[in-house]
Amino acid sequence: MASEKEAALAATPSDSPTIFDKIISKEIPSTVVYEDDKVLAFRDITPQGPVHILLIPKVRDGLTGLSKAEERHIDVLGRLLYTAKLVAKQEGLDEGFRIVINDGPQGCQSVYHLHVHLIGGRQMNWPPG
Ligand code: DGP
Repeated sequence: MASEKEAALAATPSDSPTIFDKIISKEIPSTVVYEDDKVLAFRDITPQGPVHILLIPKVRDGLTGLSKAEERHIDVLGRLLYTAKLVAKQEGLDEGFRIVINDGPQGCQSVYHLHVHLIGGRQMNWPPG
């Protein structure tokens, strides 16, 4: 299986539908930990910690990545971060956690539907790789 970096370098930044559309429509199964009308949160298939959850907007609306954000996305961006905090609490990450948004090839983004990584359950290091 390709590493995350290889997957990111192989991915073409585009507006095409992504695997996350099929996760939203439940065509592809995932372990959903939170859902409301705007946000879906599910466990990452290649977890980088005991807890690794992806939070995505249910409607992409041009938000392929954070670098494509416009003023109309401010509400959903805030909602994603606030939901990450709720899910962190739900997952018992009381000692802390990390939020990551990868953007573009150099940022190691492999899926072009904006997503927030919530990673926790272990001691993190800094700087990230
Ligand atoms: P990024 O590299 O930031 O674009 O993160 C994409 C993440 O998506 C990566 O950590 C693996 C995850 N992922 C990719 N395909 C699937 C899938 O089919 N199911 C789940 N649950 N996660 C996936």
